Amino acid sequence: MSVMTVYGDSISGNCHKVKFVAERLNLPFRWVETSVLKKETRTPEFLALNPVGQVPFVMLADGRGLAQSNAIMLHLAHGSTLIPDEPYERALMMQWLFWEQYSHETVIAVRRFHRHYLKKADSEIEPSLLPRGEKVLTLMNDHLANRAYFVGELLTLADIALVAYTRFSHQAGFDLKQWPQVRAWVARVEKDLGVESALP
Ligand SMILES: N[C@@H](CCC(=O)N[C@@H](CS)C(=O)NCC(=O)O)C(=O)O
Repeated sequence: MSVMTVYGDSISGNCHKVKFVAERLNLPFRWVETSVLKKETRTPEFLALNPVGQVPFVMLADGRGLAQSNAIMLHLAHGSTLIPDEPYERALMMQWLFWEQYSHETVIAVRRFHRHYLKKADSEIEPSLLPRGEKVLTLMNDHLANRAYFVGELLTLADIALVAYTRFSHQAGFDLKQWPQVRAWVARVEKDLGVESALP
């Protein structure tokens, strides 16, 4: 029997999202390590799979391919409690997924990559990423002041998408002790997902 193949980089939060959802839902998969730093996303073989040249990319068991972490999560989690049934709650979950890609990942993940992986000094990193990251974390902290999860009462894809890079905030230069609700939520979601905490 063929299983889904996940092309992913172990250092990538976007790729972790796919792994977290597949493991949570007991979906069998094969992981093919595809390193961004080693430019394995730019080989002719990989570009033939995903012309965008990015991971995560999945080849479903039936041979159809899919890219974009949040699209992959939506496909894998169809019919599960990770996607609320109620239309308004489902739309709220989507609201956070879009925000994550446009306003969160582009700040926290990018700053982490430059600081932690490319080993750049803070002075060499785009200066606006620092205040933008603080704003992102403050918005999340305020939202979590009176709730355990981003949408409704249960863990949803919104939490999985947002936790993927928030748990590595320290590597991006943000100390989550300044945003205690966010820190507590990260620990809660990591526990729900059964993953070892990345929090320092
Ligand atoms: N919006 C995409 C972003 C994917 C992305 O940026 N992937 C990075 C790793 S986290 C990548 O493959 N970069 C390689 C490159 O751009 O050359 C998603 O959510 O899947």
